[in-house]
Amino acid sequence: MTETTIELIQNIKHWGKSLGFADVGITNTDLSSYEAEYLDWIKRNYHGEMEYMKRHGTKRTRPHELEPNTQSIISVRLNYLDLNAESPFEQLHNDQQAYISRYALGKDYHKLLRKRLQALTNQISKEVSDFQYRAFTDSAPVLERPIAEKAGLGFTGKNSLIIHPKAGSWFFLGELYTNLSLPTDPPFTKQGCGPCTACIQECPTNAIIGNGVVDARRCISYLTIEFKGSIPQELRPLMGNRIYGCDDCQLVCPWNKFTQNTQEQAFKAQAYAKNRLDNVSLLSLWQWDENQFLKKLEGSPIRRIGYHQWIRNLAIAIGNSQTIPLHSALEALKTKLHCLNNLVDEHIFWAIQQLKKNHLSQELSSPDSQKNNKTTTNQHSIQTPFIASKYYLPKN
Ligand code: B12
Ligand code: SF4
Ligand code: SF4
Repeated sequence: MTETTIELIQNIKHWGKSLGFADVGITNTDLSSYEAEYLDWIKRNYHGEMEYMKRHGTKRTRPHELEPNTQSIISVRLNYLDLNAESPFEQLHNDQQAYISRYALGKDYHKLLRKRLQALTNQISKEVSDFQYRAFTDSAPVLERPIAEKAGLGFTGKNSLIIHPKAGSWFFLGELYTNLSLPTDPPFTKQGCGPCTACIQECPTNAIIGNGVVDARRCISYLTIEFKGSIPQELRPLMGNRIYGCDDCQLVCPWNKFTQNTQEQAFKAQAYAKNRLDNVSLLSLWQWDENQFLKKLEGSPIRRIGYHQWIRNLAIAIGNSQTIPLHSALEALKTKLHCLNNLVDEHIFWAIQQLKKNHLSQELSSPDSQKNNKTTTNQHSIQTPFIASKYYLPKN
């Protein structure tokens, strides 16, 4: 390795960190050891209706098929968790509130991360004359997690996320495919989960079916964000008040005791100061019409799912609530019946039935009715959404 190369990679890491990336690693294009697992995941249909996962064949596992000149990959991570936001634990345990995935409390990360990567390439271009590149974040057939693992940014947890032992997993990944042939960083070879299986056990819908393998079709993140259709009825009660994404497999992960607070103002809940998304009730979100949805969520990743899907998700969460007064919940639900489309109506009808069923069960299990009729209470048990009792986040 020449001195110029050593200096260049030191500079790349230094520039990356000055631009706000928490870490920068370099790897080559050989992802062959991940290919069989990836193709098996597709073969088993774990991708559900995410056709874009299937469409590109081996482009994900063979970077040359996407960008023929690629010699090295620069992998970066950017922390997104706002440790000053309202406690996720309290929001999940209050079924009148909406739980929105932590990555979506602030502004959309795609543009921000891409701009940062662009700024990094500008710096490199000043030093290297024939520098070609392509920047990615969650936007193309790129196997981001295996790349990050190979570049030394963390290990793959049993929840399938990349975890850094000193920083947990609350970060986004991004990459630069480049024509530069750079020395690689040592990969993470030690899988850090040990005997822990918290994420597998505490996933509300049992979507984690093995070490590092997630069946997206059961994952609340997929169901609320990626999936456009009718959410399987057996999964609806398990979704609780999670209306956009899900964080449980990160919240229960002990490595997240070491989470680093985001430095990005754009990712903080404060970015939506007028409608903070970390402390908002289901019924107040339900009242938004489509214009308000679009306006209030300008710049948010949530906008991508569209108003109908947003209302579909909210209907399920309202249907799952056992503490919103029955009368208020039913009144609210009825205001949007026959307004949007059949799919939304079907979820609203389900929510109405669910509320009635749960309230009937509550009545039957009240001490008075138990005195009168001990046997019926057992026939109407309430299906309670699963919420873990122990979460790991750093003390603020
Ligand atoms: C499709 C997708 C989803 C799908 C499917 C998730 C999944 N587990 O595959 C859904 C919609 C469910 C989803 C959800 C989420 N996602 Co997502 N998603 C993606 C996307 C676009 C592709 C992932 C992919 O290729 N999956 C297919 C599987 C087979 O590949 P893989 O998980 O990378 O698997 C490899 C390794 O795990 C390894 N492997 C497999 N088994 C094992 C076992 C062991 C022990 C080991 C060591 C390795 C190993 O081999 C596999 C490859 O062959 C990436 C962006 C990208 N382009 O990569 C973001 C990405 C993975 N998602 C991300 C995030 C943040 C999330 C959510 C947290 C969002 C949320 N809060 O709702 C959840 C987390 C759910 C979860 N536990 O995975 C981040 C992850 C950052 C990180 N720290 O790891 C990414 C990288 C986006 C980004 N640019 O930051 N996501
Ligand atoms: S995001 Fe939620 S539903 Fe998906 S695997 Fe993690 S805990 Fe399970
Ligand atoms: S919760 Fe436990 S098993 Fe799951 S990723 Fe974290 S350390 Fe690994």
